[in-house]
Amino acid sequence: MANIRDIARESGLSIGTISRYINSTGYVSEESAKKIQMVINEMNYTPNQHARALFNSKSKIIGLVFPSLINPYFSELATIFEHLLQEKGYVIILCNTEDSREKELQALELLKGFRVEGIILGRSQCKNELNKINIPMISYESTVENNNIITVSADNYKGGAQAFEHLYKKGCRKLLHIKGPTSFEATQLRYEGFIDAANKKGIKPEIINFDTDFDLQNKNYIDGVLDNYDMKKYDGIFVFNDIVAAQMLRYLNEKQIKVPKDIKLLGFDNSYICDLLSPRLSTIEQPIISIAERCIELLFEIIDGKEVYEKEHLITTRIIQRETT
Ligand code: XLF
Repeated sequence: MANIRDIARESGLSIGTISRYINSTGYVSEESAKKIQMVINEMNYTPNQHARALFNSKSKIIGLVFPSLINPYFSELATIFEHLLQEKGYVIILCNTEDSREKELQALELLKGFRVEGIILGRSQCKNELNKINIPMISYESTVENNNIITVSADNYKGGAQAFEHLYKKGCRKLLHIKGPTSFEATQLRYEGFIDAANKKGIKPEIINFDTDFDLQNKNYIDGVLDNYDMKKYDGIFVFNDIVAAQMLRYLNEKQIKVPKDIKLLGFDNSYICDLLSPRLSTIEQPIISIAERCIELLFEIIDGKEVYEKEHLITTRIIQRETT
């Protein structure tokens, strides 16, 4: 594979001139530029991106640190980030933390080593350590107090209230909420929004706590929790995300409880699986494209050295009615 020395030898120019041309770091005459480009084409030379990053600290890499790649919402979000960043000439390094602090810290160290230009961090479990990471960063779904890190999130509290209003409008009064882990700000806020809106109407929903959204494919865990409750008591269920709502639908089918006739069921996310289920899942949409666009827009403002004054950015959710309500 040709390297910068080969280009210098073939073109009869100095390594310094070739380097200035390749890295756009200084003057190169038009004649030399043409000659260098011709040799580059002939020798099929591709610059070593890593070496280039070390030289001019523009790696053209953005790190994505996500809590899950199994959950369809996060795989969809990662795909959108990848497309949008590719349009800007960037590649991604995608790290999976499974909500583990250790894996998250390892991922951040690794990304530093690759000299990424910025990081988008999903559902961080390492709030205190983030101050020390000296790389432009956007936190998705986790606020970092006393810190300058910008947060982007769906408006989860309002989304929770919208979930209640929708089920209430559909005539549900005996409500159950499947609540996500308390350590996830997003699911905690969905719960609070749902309960506050219900209490205003004098309704006290029952709550079932799930301590993970990672064990999603684990039927034994899900059924083990749900078997302690009599689902026939309820007429409406709000589940903290779509993938767990899909498990809930499977569970109700197995118990021969009809959705939406006996119980209405509502998820949260609007991930692609909603349309694959039968009946098709009604849900609260986290507008995934707007979320990704806002994260990228803010990240590049920080990369470009601009001051972002607003620290917390909330993206409005909305109800998407399908067949389960
Ligand atoms: O962190 C929350 C919980 O699950 C996230 O936004 C999700 O809704 C994705 O499914």
